[in-house]
Amino acid sequence: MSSEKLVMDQGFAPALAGLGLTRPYKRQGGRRTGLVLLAGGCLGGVLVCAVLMPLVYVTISDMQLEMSELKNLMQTSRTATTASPGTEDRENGTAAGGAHRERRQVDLTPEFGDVYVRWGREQCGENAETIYAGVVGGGHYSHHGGGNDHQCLPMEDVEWNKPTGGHQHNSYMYGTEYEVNSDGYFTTDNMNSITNPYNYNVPCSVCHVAGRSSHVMIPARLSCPQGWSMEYSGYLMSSYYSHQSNKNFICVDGAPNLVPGSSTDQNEGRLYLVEVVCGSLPCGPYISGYELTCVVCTK
Ligand SMILES: [Ca+2]
Ligand SMILES: [Ca+2]
Repeated sequence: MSSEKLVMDQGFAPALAGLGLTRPYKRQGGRRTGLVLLAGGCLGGVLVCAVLMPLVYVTISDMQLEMSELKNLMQTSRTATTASPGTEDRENGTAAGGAHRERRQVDLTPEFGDVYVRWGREQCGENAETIYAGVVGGGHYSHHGGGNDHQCLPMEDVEWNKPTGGHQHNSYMYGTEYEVNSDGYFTTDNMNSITNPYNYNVPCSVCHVAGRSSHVMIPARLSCPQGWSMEYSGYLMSSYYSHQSNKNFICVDGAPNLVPGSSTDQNEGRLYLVEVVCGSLPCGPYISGYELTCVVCTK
């Protein structure tokens, strides 16, 4: 120890100290000293890289992520400011500008609804607007031709356009009667103390329901599926099976009105309850002879 002179190399001491190599080393000649310095330098470099590289990698990754998000944000903003007017142009057929914004405001608050006919009632329910009230019309029961559906003909504000008296055109519209041969089916609440609607003419109303977009008439049901609102229920009715005229099935309100003073047996358009005949129609749940019910639902 005494023969060897321990010296600190002032030039490399700080670097070695920074790497934790604070132990003095012997000056044993240029060759040995060079190897020590070289080994220390390499080891120091590896340690520095091992410590710094993960930090550098994390920093670069964060920067890349932020750049990517910024790029996406700019692209989204550019799309929003350019695509919307183009879409609106196609939908509205208008040029970009102030009028555009007015149309767009209207489109954002649409008023929508649905329409159905309430057969057998002269007014719609409390949740619907009565567009008009009328009477049921259709072709004559004994005619082969003519229309095959039922119409709700308004009783007020009937308008004509160049009419000619007399019959020249050979297509006809008749009024329609209830042809119910026994009482007890319909609720009599709205029939003014009459127990059977037989031979009375059939009223109708055309109803608008706001905020709904669909309606459906379901035969053989008196209630609506979950999520649907019932407008009314009743009995399915149509024309007599062997009459020349065959009409569509309609759902007549189960608590119907009768056209006042219309009990005369005219026998022009005629509505009958519809009974099940099972066979091809499954005999369970459908039972031969039962009168079919119906319900009208909206959503
Ligand atoms: Ca009749
Ligand atoms: Ca029956």
